[in-house]
Amino acid sequence: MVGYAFMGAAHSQAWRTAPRMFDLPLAPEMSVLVGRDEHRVGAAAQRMGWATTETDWRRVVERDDVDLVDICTPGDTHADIAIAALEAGKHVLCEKPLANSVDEAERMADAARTARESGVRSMVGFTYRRVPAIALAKRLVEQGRVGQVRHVRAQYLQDWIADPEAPLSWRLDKKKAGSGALGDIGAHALDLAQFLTGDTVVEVSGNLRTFVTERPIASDHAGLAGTASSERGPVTVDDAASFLAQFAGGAMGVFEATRFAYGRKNALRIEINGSKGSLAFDFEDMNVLEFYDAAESSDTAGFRRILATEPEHPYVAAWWPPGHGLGYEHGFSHQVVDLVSAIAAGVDPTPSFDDGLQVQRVLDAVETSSASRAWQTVPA
Ligand code: SOE
Repeated sequence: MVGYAFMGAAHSQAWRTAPRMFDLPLAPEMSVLVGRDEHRVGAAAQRMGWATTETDWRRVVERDDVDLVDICTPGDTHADIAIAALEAGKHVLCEKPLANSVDEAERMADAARTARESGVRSMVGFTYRRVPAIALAKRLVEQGRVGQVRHVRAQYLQDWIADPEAPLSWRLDKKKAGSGALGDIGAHALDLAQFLTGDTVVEVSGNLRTFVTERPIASDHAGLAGTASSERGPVTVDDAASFLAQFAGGAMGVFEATRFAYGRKNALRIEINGSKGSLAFDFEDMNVLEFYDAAESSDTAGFRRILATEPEHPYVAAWWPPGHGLGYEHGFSHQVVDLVSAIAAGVDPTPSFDDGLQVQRVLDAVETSSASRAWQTVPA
C-alpha cells in the first residue's frame, strides 16, 4: 500500500478486518507500506499492521512478493504508480478520483485494459457503492421497483473548510488534488448516481466557485486539513460545485458538492424518482434506505424507512445482528471482499478504471462548462 494518511488508515483497517469477518477465497498479507519519510512510515506500519516499509514505491512495484498495489496517495501520483504496477503485472486498487486529468485517466484505463489480457485486475475506490443501504437501492432499481428513472438529485455536503482560517491542505492544491469539492466529493455523488441508475451522464451545465482564495498553510497533515501555520497561500481549487446533468436514458440530474455547508459533515445524499417509485439515502443516516412504492394504496402510501441491517441485505450477514448497524469503515472492508473475490474468480472487479475514466470525463466537462458558461457534451 502506498500512502498512510486518512485513506491509508481506512484501507489498512479493511485489509486487516475483511479476512477475519468474511470467508475470503484468498488470504491477503499486508506485506509492505510505502511512504517517503522513513520514520513516519515506520510508525504508521506498526500502528496499521504492515510487516515492512519502503520509502520509494518503485522498489515495491519491482518486488516478486507483491501481488497487489493499493494506491492511497493524492491524485498527482495515481497515474505513475498505477501504470508502473499494472505493467509489472500487479493488481491495482486506486483511490478516487482515478486521476487529476482526463489524459492521465485515459493512460491508466489503457494500461488496465492491456493488463487485463494477462489476468491483472484493477479497481477504483468508489467505496460508497458498498454501503449496504446503497447496494440494496441498486438491487431495487435492478428489480424494476422504481421503474423508468426520471430524476436524480445528488448532493455531497461537508463543512470542514467553511471557516476561512481552516488551513490549506493538499486537498486545496490543484497540482496535488486536480480539483476541489468537485473531484473529491462530487465524484462520489456522480459515481453513485450512475451506479444506481445504470445510466451515464452525457451532457452537463456546471458552476464552480472558490469562496476563500487564500488560507494559512498547514504545518502538518493531522486530520483532514492539518494545523494552521502563520504563512498563507492560495487556494487553487473549487470550494463548491453544482451541475445540471442529462442522462443518456433521459433522466435529469441535479448535483451539488460543497465543503461550505455548515453543519453537514458527510452528507452524501441521493434521491431517485422513477415511474414506479422513489429511493432516498443520506450517508449521515447510512444504515437507512427510504423507499416509496407508487403501487401502494394512497391512503397508506408513504416513504418506508428500511433499516438495511438484516442478513438478507447486501454484506450484512458477515457482521452484527439486525439493528446493530455498520459505519464508514465497513464500505472499505466490502471493497476488499469484492476485489479479492474477483481476483480469485478471475473476473474483472467494478468499478473499473474505465468507470473511473468516465467519471473523470464528466468532471472535466463540468469544469469546462463552468468556465464557458455553456452546456457541455461529455465525450463518449
Ligand atoms: C474528504 O473530503 C473526504 O475524505 C473524501 O476524500 C472522501 O472521499 C470522502 O469519503 C470523505 O471525505
